Amino acid sequence: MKEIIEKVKNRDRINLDEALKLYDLELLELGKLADSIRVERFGKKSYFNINRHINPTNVCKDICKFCAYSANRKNPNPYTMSVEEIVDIAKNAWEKGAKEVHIVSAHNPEAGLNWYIDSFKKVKEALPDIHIKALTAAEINFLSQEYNLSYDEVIDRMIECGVDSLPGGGAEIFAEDVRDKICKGKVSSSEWLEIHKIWHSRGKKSNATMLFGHIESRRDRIDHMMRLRELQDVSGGFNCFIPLVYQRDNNYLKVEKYLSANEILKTYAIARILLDNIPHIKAYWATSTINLALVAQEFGCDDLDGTIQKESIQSAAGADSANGLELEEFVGLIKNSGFIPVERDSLYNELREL
Ligand code: V47
Repeated sequence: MKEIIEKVKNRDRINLDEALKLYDLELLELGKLADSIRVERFGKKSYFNINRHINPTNVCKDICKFCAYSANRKNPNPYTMSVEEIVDIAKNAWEKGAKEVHIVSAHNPEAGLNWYIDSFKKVKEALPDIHIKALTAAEINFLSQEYNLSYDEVIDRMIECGVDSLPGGGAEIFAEDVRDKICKGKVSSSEWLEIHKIWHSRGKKSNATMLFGHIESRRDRIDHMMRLRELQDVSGGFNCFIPLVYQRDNNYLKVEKYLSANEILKTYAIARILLDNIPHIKAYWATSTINLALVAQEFGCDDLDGTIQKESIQSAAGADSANGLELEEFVGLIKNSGFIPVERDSLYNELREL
């Protein structure tokens, strides 16, 4: 263990087994190692943006066992917004100060390719300065299969219609045996990585998520991060890594034990140490709770996502994020925890310190 700690202190790269061993460290010791990297890069700054999540349809041809959002037996309320509704929500969010819309849908075979893509064009026409973060790699894979288009062709259309960056969703956990159990049939791990690689090759940025706290092992988490680190070495386009804590309500995945705060914080800290080439680690408060996200600032995380305004995916599974947080409260919480709230744009340019 001593040698691994020395490596981390010297900022040498650690491998899969070494990262796995870090889980055996006492929490605060591990936290200190991660915090020293965070402080070296960002001091006490904690980044957030003012954004609005829009989830335009919950009708999905795939069945992911962890998902409580898609319309199914446990959530029999299918909806699909019109393009006008999506544009109105974006306009309303812009008026309230949002600089980004984060648009993620289910995989709805009835909606049509134009519905998916036109909404971005219409949002950009109405709001030329808003940043559109839209379509997960899982959605791009779905559109490519459904409409017989290559990934390049889907991506061409997205760029033409004003999509600025890709969200990190759909990554779940890359380990194939676990992936088969929780979301068989959806985008594969190698396809997810390939799509982000193509996106990066266009000079564009994206995020990467990892869904953890269900049936995966610690080794699966580290393997997931290693695959992201390898791609980032080549493509360099990931801005941020977002470990999403699994929420267990209203879905078909039987998970008996919730993760402890200790295990969640250790995972954030190891992500900060292992992912030496991905600049930002986000504690997405919608899945960690806002209180643990504030603590996570001491364990390597430098980003708290944003005010969200409205959120439908995690809140369907039990998270307390349906209506986001008011800016004033959000900023106050960051300040009270001893950090400096910095509003950023979607590409991490600093806009203002609050
Ligand atoms: O990929 C679904 C996850 C993701 C559950 O890029 C669940 O900035 C927990 O990707 N418990 C979509 N998570 C959300 C997402 C995201 C969120 C915030 C910021 C960014 C970003 C991306 O939600 C899915 C899936 O992994 N999810 N069900 C659940 N029960």
